[in-house]
Amino acid sequence: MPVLLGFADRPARPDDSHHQDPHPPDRPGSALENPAATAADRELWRSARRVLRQNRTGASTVPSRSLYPHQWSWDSAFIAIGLRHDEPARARMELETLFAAQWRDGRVPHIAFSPRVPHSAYFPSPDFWRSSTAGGPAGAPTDRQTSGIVQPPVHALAAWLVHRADPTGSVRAGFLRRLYPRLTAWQRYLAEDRDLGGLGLAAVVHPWESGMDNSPCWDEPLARITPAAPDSFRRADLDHGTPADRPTDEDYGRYVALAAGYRDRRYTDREPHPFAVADPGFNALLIAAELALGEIAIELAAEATGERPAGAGQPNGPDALAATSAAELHARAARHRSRARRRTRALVQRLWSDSTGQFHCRDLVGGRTLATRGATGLLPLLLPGLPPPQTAALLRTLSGAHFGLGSTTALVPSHDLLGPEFHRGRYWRGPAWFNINWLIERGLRQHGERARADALRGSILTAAGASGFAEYLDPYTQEPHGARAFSWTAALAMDLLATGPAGQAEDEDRAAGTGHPAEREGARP
Ligand code: 2M8
Repeated sequence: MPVLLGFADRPARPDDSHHQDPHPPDRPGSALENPAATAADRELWRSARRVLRQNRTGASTVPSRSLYPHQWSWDSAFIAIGLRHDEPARARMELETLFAAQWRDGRVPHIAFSPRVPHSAYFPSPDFWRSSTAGGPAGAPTDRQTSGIVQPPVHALAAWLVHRADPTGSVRAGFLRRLYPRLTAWQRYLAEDRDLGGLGLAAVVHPWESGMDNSPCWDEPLARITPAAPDSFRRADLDHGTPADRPTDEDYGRYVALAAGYRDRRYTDREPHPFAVADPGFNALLIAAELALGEIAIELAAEATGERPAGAGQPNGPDALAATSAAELHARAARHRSRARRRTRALVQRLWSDSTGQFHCRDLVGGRTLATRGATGLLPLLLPGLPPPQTAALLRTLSGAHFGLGSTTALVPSHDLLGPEFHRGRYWRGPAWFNINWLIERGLRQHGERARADALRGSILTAAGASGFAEYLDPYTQEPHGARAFSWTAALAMDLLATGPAGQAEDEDRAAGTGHPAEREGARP
């Protein structure tokens, strides 16, 4: 059987030949083709596009010029999802640049550092993570600096959506052919090396890995970590962020201690982790990735049999799929779907609560399901194969008193409005975030809740524009917090503008990789 995971070769560098033009011209007519777009939509589109261009640094885009001056993993996936409508070649480049920082064990680091940015601009900086030395046993690249932890796997979904926006350009560039082996290696790492509890679910080993850094969901498992001494590090985030909105010094000390411990264990997952949590949002995205990989495999099979135009040029770089037959790719697609079904079952069995009507995190070190209600527990709504009882209950929970969507809030808050830990302005402890709302909007649409999806879409767009594309918002007043001109806020607004309200939306990219009818059925657990 041909070997698909062609990691004998290092992933491409951003300046490899397939990354030819860092500033390609726009697609003709790329200035918002959605016929339902109003003048205000067009203005919003132009402003969003300006944000993405301002935040562009070479072959990728920083989340924020001030607060986050490097490339972040799930940020880049969301950025590519927006960028695909405007500059599909740039969207492909965004993902490929990130995957150039992938480790040989398959992990995609949560930060790919820019060598041009001084260490003092962001903490923890490359000299803290020491990826090229401490990450040696796990196969960290030696030609660039990265962090050693990960973020949620939105990338396969992003790659699939990016491909669908410009299939001809994508095939011609060999985009999916090159990325698929890297995406499957990433999936394998999370599904196998990170199944720390043997539950069939991936674990996060640091709160930052969830992307919802300071969520109250982490308070209990984090409490057993001894914080690093305050004088052993210097926070750079407080130079830009409002201290009252940012994590406390004590929590920051715990983040530093956890990351330093992982580094000192040379980023192995074979020794016990002091913090290990099965997070429902992270796992929902892992399942959505599996479905998207199924789509990608079928697309590659079609290319292999000539059902799709093979493109004018040959893919650049090593072609790990060269000897893979269409039949083998179909078999792979079936395996992706069956893994998605299995994991959806595990998610429901292990993390669902009938009494709260949502999913919960499970602390694998303490051996307890955590009572805290975070927005992470709503994200499985994204899954087409979520069983009807859980889907119906999540829909009720979303608009119930704890999240208030459509009554007390117009955007989903990141945390339980009634929880004692809720804070309307503090990082991930209550404010509304645009990426979470985009995922929920998608989930609503996925389950046929068009009116609610349209309402949420409208709220996201209004808030994105009014806040100057803020990083996050007070869920009650929509007062902006954190960085402004934040990349994923701009990108996801562009995506919603381009795909249009219900009826205009392209079904195939609404369903987390369910473009093929067979997959829609196959996704059912
Ligand atoms: C925030 O996380 C970074 C650490 O990764 C930080 O607080 O310094 C989170 O909001 C995370 O989800 C996001 O990816 C990152 C960059 O936008 O910022």
